[in-house]
Amino acid sequence: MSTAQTRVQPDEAGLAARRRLARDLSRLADASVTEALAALCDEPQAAARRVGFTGPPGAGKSTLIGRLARLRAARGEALAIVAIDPSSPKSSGALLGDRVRMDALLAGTDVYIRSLPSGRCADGLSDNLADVLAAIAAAGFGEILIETVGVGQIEAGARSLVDTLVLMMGPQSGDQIQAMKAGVLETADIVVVNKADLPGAERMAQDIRNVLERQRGAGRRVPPVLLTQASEGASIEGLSHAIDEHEAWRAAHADLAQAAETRRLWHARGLLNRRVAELLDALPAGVREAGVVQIYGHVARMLSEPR
Ligand SMILES: Nc1nc2c(ncn2[C@@H]2O[C@H](COP(=O)(O)OP(=O)(O)O)[C@@H](O)[C@H]2O)c(=O)[nH]1
Ligand SMILES: [Mg+2]
Repeated sequence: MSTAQTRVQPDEAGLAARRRLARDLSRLADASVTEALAALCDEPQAAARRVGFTGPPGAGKSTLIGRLARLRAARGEALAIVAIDPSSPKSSGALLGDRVRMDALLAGTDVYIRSLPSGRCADGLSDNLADVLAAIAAAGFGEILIETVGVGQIEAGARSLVDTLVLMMGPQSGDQIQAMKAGVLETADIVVVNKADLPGAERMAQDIRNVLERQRGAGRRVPPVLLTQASEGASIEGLSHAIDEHEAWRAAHADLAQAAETRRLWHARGLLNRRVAELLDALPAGVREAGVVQIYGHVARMLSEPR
């Protein structure tokens, strides 16, 4: 790869800031909703560019994110990676491998990497992802790359947590693509067929382009479909360029106020859901055995209590 590798390690102040962030994020990981709220300020959230990567396991997300991060960090902007680990114990070995691979890819850079368990969310996201992203942005990072798991359709609210969504797959993901045509493709801003060195990649990219072309609607942006290969620097540069292009398109055409509102509402909804779950878990004896109406009334009252 032709990436400039002249990154310096953070200075003393930078290192101290990272240690602080690591502590804050660890605290957030186990935080109650009350604690998470206390850590949030109502000022507008710091504007780190957020790029999400989603796609089936094994598509090459971690590898590509590592390479992309190396390339984009060389621009001099502080860059963070948030990798969401599926909580299933079955995959923890693979995850460790993921992390080791990513660390190796980023040796010598000061890219900040943080792994999060995916929690109770069924959509491959972490329960407190919104809090974590806000904290990382507030710590002054210019860009956050987020790896999520799965191919399921991301809910519109969750989609709003990132500015640019990259859907990544390998040439072998054909069946998954069939399942995806229903909607996942159109939530993506950029589609990537990785492992271009393997047979079938070109064909798959063309199939996806055909599907997207059929869905083309008036005034709608048709996402580019790129072929990448982890060992091909030029293809990583192409993806990096596509991300910049999407950012420029978004700045010119997207309703950013609406996007920010959706993001805030999703964040609030997540906190409320978690708070309700906390209250249900802690129902006092007497209410626990009561009817649904009483339980509902109790939780509603508790929600409005001063925290
Ligand atoms: N042949 C080939 N293999 C790749 C490429 N990119 C990644 N891989 C391999 O695919 C496997 C899964 O990659 P990983 O990044 O862990 O995928 P993830 O599960 O989507 O994060 C690893 O063995 C990678 O080395 C590529 O461009 N070509
Ligand atoms: Mg991975």
